[in-house]
Amino acid sequence: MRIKPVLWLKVILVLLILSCGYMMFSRMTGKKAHIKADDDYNNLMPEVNRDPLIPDHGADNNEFPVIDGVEVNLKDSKHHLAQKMDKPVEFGEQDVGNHPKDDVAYPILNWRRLGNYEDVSFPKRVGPGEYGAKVVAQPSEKDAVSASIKEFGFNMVNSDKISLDRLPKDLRHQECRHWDYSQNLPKVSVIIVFHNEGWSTLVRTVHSVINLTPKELLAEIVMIDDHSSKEHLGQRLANYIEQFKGLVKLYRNERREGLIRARSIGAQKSMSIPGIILIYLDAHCEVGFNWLPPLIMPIVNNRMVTTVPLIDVISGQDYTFTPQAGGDSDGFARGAWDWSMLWKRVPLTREEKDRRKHTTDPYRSCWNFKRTLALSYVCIYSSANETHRSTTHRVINKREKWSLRHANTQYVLPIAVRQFFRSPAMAGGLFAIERAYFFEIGLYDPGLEIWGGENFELSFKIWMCGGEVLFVPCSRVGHVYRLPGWSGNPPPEYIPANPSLRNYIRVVETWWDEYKDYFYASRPETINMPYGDVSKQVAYRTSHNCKSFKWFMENIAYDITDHYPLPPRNKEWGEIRALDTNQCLDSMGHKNGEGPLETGYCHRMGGNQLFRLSEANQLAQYDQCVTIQRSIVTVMHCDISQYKEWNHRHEDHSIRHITTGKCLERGELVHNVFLATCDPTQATQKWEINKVQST
Ligand SMILES: [Mn+2]
Repeated sequence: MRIKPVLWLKVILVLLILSCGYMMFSRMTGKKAHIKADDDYNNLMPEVNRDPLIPDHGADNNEFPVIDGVEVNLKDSKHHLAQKMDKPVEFGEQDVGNHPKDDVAYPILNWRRLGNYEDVSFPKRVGPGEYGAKVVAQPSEKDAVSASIKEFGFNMVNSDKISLDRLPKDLRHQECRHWDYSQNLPKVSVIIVFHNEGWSTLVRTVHSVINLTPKELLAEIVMIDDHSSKEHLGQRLANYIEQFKGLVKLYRNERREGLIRARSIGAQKSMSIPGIILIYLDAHCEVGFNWLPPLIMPIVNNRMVTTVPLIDVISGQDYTFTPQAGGDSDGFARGAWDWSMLWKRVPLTREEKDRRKHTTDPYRSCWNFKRTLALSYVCIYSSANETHRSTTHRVINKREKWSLRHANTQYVLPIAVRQFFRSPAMAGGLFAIERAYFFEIGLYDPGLEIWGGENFELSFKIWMCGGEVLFVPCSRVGHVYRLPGWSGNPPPEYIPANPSLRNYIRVVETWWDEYKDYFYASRPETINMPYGDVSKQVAYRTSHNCKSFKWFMENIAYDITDHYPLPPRNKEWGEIRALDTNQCLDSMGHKNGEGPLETGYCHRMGGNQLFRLSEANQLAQYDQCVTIQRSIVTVMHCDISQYKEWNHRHEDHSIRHITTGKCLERGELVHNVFLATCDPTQATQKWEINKVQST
């Protein structure tokens, strides 16, 4: 006898209703409270693994995820997974580094309660600057304020009024308070490099790390004194850190090494324990609430990942916190550069928001597939399969809207959407990297000096050689920016001239392939500048089969040229010399139409006599283009679309102003230059452009 399909459906329906009722009952009698106001972080964590899809090895008191009021039993799939995972791991099956890999599905979002590392035990604090309240100086302090700004770059008078243990303003996205992270995170070593820093801004950095980092995760704080000369950084500092009973270590450089090499020294001084992660902080930072677990979680899942927190601005005057400008509507930005290698931030792209997982990223993304069909629980595993992309985007977008309407239910969200996003570059001062990996990639190029370009070197090396640079929105760190009026720290005398510019050349010569022409087009004075030997860096690139810069520009830094278009190449550059004379065109240091161009004795030092004539017919000096204002030949600020006005005709040596058809002429007796009707016989209209060498 055959049973009709309709009858089968009815039987299944009854069974479903019964099992739902059972689940609701067991949920009501189940555990509820997870958060206790207790100092001990372990007490803040739920006793069981919260991921409904991952076995908890014995304990069977997981809550079921709630979907539109219906509870879903995922026990079956769990059981299936548990059987898989209980199988003894064969030797050699995992070649994934030394860090814990037990629970790759973390992090998990849960709107119904705080995340497992959210600490609610901080007593309410009252006092100047607490939670980022504005601190003001008295009129009587005016002189002390300006003296401290000149010496340290910060208003130290106000900083000294704020407790070293003040709590920061919590600027995180509200979602950040609801993520669970693995309970098996590796230890970290926080490295702080300083040179002649002010006392309270430096020491508050140390206090904030100790106060806001789970103590079982903080292996040490390594302070590298880069040959400071200020008295308070001598014995006073050594005595002060004794209270931390060895947690804070202080090493001093015998000579000033500069920030870059001092960071490498910090890596060498740090503890070598398996899986340990190094976290670099500038010497004037305050970490945010629960800053650490989100920052290191992506590294635990892929040791070739380097992460960067969101860096908030702490005012060097009143010590308030503000998010950085230049991001998207959430304040999220990617790290970028212009073609003269200046650091830039560009808004987060839609592609990053919607992005699927990277191939090397062992996270998986899960979401409820369809709200009316509660049992559909979909997990997409890491895949770089481009053909699946559009489908995935659509689903994520739908989910994003949906989660806003159902803020009380538990979801496992696609992790890439809010947890982190890819960034082509980092700013450089604040980042986390696995210690062993940092050594494997050779730390920084040891030929880089003092400051500048090292952030790009590290970013390009990581991206092009198989790693990733991720920005982590839920990890926020405040950074005090130097104020104008700071006298600065002059480089030590053994350092070559223009260290940053020289660093940039090393970076482009090693990593930029044919794109280096765009750097030299923007900074022609560097073309013949000595930059030392980069053969070891190039050899690293070859031996590690690193990808091309073109690949990097097309796949990772795909949005940079939208914001900073490739500059036209130079047809000619150098000094513009009046033929057969010693007189050269000179901007006289004028900018933005401040005054006329003149001729002056050719000094062959570049500077105000260095011009470049581009394929786009711009005649420019740095970011200033030669043009005519009220019939005066002068320079104006320009982007790559403006003032395309000049042509150098080699047959008669003339420099022609295309828009008027006139020629550049110099005065014979005075040093002026002007436009005149072209006359090929006129000696004062003849020019040559000669390359000059910059030192
Ligand atoms: Mn800084």
